[in-house]
Amino acid sequence: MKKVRIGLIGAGFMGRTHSNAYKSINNIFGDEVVPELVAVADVNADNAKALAEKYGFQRWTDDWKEIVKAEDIDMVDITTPNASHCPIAIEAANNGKHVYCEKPLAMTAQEAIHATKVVEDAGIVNSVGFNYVRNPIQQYVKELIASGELGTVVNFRGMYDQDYYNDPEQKHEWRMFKSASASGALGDLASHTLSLSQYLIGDISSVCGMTQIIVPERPDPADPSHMLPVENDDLVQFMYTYENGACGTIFSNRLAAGRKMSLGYEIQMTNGCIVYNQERQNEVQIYRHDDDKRERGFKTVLIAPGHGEYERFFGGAGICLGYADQKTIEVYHTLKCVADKTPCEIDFRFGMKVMQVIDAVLESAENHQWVSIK
Ligand code: SOE
Repeated sequence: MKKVRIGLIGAGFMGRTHSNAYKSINNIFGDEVVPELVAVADVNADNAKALAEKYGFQRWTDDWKEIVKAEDIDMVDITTPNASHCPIAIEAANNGKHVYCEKPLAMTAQEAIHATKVVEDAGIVNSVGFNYVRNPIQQYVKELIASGELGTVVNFRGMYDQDYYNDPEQKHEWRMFKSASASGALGDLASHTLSLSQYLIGDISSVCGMTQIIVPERPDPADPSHMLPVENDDLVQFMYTYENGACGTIFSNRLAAGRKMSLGYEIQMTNGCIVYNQERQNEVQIYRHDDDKRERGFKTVLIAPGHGEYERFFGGAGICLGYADQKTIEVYHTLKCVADKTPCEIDFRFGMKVMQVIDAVLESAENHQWVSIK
């Protein structure tokens, strides 16, 4: 059994989600690696204290610098808003800490490239929280594509729509300020679609996209009679080419009425097709052109033993996993890599590539032209 001592920075929704995963992994994966919850930092000391007491962290602080410097911490877990991801990760790496950072990795591709160089030069384990890749069904889809049974990939059509901000009265928040979030739906939502595209199909070589702000201002949470500007994309759509010759389109709208968690894709292949949506995350639709002509059609495959780490949870097919279970799998892999000092599959370099596509889409939308990934 190996211990990893955790310093968590950010006591909001993702800080709680990560903490739930720390409390769950040993029930599911046994005690190969055991997290020790050492400290929580949040700019709001009350939030840090509340989370520390709820999950059993030994101490709390309102200063993240205490975490990155602490002698009794092995891994820094960053769940703050986007603008502080890389500054904290670089400080942590400079102090010899392993780093686990929420998505998107950075504000810009340039910042992601720099942070990736720092963590790789420091020789620390580094991981990024693209948790939807960790659904065991995605491991099955990746293996099915690699098997060649469905031929080669021609086209990836991806999406990530939500209607969380569908109500114009929904107050303004940090995700709508460029200074705190950089892009809007592109970095917050489409980054997840890009993570699935990158994981399942490969690297993107060029993009052509557009963005739109649908609701240009929203009530100030501090004073609803005052309005604040929405500075980044509510809606983004882009077409692109892969380095392997395939192509794709991705769209994302954070005001898509009726869509709650509509992260999905249709992978069109020369001898079949794969369709998935996160709102039905325990099933995937498979079409095989080799099926008997009299019965060709999409087949619903339920999550089952043989799909990634599903059997760590259940022995029978169709006993559903949820969002929290994906995070538990992600946290297990991250801690296992820290304990064994082995590289993570979904690491800063993976997150950097997503940021390079994001910046290229923004540049393309600005200049109304195709942009190659540098
Ligand atoms: C946005 O509403 C959001 O919370 C994203 O920021 C998360 O990354 C996604 O997992 C759920 O939706």
